[in-house]
Amino acid sequence: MTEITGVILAGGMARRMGGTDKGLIQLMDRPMIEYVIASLTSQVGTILINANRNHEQYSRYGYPVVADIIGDYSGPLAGISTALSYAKTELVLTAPCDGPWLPSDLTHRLLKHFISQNADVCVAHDGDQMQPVFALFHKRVQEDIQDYLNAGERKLQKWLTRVNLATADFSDHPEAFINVNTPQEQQRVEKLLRNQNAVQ
Ligand SMILES: Nc1nc2c(ncn2[C@@H]2O[C@H](COP(=O)(O)OP(=O)(O)O)[C@@H](O)[C@H]2O)c(=O)[nH]1
Ligand SMILES: [Mg+2]
Repeated sequence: MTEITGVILAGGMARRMGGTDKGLIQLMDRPMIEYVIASLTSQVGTILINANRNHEQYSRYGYPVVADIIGDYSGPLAGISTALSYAKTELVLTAPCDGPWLPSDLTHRLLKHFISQNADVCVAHDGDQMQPVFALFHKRVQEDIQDYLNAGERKLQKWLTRVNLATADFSDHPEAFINVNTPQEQQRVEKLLRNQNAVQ
């Protein structure tokens, strides 16, 4: 796991959130990205934050903050490509900044299937569908992502059909992929976190 760079994707426009930078939105008085950092620190050797705004605020966590090297908000693939080009490790784990219940065994499970299937990419699967921003990527796919983006393509799910893809089952973690895209979801997630804290 020390050979893996974890990138937190915080580079979106957050249109559904009225444009407020999602990683910095408060959840129970903590910026949302802090939940992701707290979970990733024990799962990867080093962390990168991928953000296109508010670099000063993101840099206070002590990790490098990198802006997309391509496009003008071209979607998560631009962030993944950026992370793959900056990372000094062969493997890069991605997690979005808006998912506070990142599984504590995310890296472990993705890596297991990545290795056993000799994959280029391993994506988390929630039992119903793939969750492609929770994934492990080999650095060797960076050039192909770059070609794909340069051709004007944007869709991550469609790009995944170009590689040797493995999936890892997380259907036993129903909360793992809850993410906050709207103010309504922010309220709902805060409520869930409050209840969780009350139980603990
Ligand atoms: N680097 C980068 N990341 C992006 C961009 N657009 C979205 N993301 C990130 O990709 C992740 C998924 O985006 P989100 O809008 O939450 O989509 P959804 O939850 O799949 O509907 C989030 O972590 C975003 O910050 C972009 O243009 N550049
Ligand atoms: Mg989201």
